[in-house]
Amino acid sequence: MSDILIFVLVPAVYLALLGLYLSVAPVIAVLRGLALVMELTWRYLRVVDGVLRLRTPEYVVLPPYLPSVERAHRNYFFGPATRDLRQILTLGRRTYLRTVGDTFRRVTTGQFTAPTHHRAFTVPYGLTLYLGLAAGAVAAVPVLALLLALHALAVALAAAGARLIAGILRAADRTVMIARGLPRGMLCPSCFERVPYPAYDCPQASCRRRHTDIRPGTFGLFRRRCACGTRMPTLLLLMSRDTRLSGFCVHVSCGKPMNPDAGHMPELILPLIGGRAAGKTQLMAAMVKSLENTAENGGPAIRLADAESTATQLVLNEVLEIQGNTRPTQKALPRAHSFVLGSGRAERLVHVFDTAGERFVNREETDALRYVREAGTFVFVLDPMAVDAFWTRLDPAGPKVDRSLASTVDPEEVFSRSVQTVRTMGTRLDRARLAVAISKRDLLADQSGLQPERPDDSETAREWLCERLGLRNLAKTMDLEFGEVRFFCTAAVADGKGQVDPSVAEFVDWCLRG
Ligand SMILES: Nc1nc2c(ncn2[C@@H]2O[C@H](COP(=O)(O)OP(=O)(O)OP(=O)(O)O)[C@@H](O)[C@H]2O)c(=O)[nH]1
Ligand SMILES: [Zn+2]
Ligand SMILES: [Zn+2]
Repeated sequence: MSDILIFVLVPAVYLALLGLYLSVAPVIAVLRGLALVMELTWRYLRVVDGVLRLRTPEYVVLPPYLPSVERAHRNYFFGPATRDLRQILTLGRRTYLRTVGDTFRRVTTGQFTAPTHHRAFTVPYGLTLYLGLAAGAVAAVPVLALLLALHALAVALAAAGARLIAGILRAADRTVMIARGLPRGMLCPSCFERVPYPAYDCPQASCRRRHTDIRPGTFGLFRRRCACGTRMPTLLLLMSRDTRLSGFCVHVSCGKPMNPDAGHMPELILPLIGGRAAGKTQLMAAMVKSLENTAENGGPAIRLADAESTATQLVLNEVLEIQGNTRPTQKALPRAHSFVLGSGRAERLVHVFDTAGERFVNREETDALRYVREAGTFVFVLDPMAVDAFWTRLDPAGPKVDRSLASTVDPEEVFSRSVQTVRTMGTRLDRARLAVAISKRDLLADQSGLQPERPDDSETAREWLCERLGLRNLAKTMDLEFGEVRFFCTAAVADGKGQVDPSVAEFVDWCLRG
């Protein structure tokens, strides 16, 4: 009887129960698979949260971009977003393998190796779970892949958008620069090279890191965040008058400061050419002083553009007023004398260049005159006393003028050499304008014959140079070389009230009109 029970009844009941179980096994397998898919998804989302938000060490698998090394913080969509995505991929894969492995191991232990019930019951159940887990592990792959792909797509779109915005901002900046007449950038007042995009120092006093290219891009679209955390605008366009950063020249051998106004307004370059002691420095000072006089009387506003120009002008103003003598211009590379003329939209940054006289005579020195390439108007300072005919022809008794005040360099020679130099630099002069300043008019004023009859008239002055001083060839060369030539007799002196001789105002007005 017990045999029947053991060998017939029990197997029959077991098989019947097994058959019954098989009908619900698929449901169990599906539910187990589903549970695994949910668990894997949840764990993946935790990884995403950890990498993107928590950023704790366990979520860091790739080296970060270091602002301390790169000088500034990166824009999220120029690098860090892709890094995050790669971290999510690595950590997501690890989590997937670990989770699937762990669940399989749990089933193996619980149902096969160390079951709590009889194996006759746990083995079919364990096999069902295996099946469900295998199906779930396979089904989770496309789900997770889809989540990752959506993330990658969003990053790609945002990165493309960020690059587009950077491109548009750069193009807008470029357009404004071209509209300001600065297609090749602004002029460095120290090395005279064009600087398309100056370098800027961090405005934070305790930091002062130098940023070489702050334009929209890798390190920020509208603002760049310095490694110290300070934000700075990425474009000249975004710098309001009070937040203007002062740039630095990017040319390797220079690195000197640019004018704070550079790039914000059109620039005008006015080279003064003339032999040693012809009166260039004094004329330059008188020009600025005369513009200051005009501004006081309601004319366009003027302010010196940098500390060095202000200091130079202060010294020269005194020289003008005491009618004293200037020191010969240093032979070291000159610095532009810069000022901002006008206000609002009419503002212009004017650079006047007064170069040591000998540079124009020694051919090898003239490479320092790079700035002339950019000039549309030139000033030639002609000291009539530098011409021999002045001393021999004008007054038979000899002019009563202190000859030690005269320039000793022949104007014709200076002019022809300068023009040659300018031409070798590839500058076309046929459209340039030339103002000839016949200097030191005040010294010659009291004696008839020592200056043109009507010194304020360009034609009369030209005639006088040609007929009386024998400079016909010089005048002809000037007409041939330049598009427009005008003659002025100037007295670079001021009276006791600081009012500059009126001859200078008319001359400046013509020079700056171009
Ligand atoms: N009275 C008078 N003196 C002038 C005038 N212009 C220049 N001088 C004097 O002439 C001398 C030379 O003038 P500068 O302005 O230094 O001449 P420069 O052309 O700059 O000479 P370098 O610096 O050597 O290139 C100085 O002693 C000036 O004071 C002027 O219009 N009137
Ligand atoms: Zn420079
Ligand atoms: Zn900083």
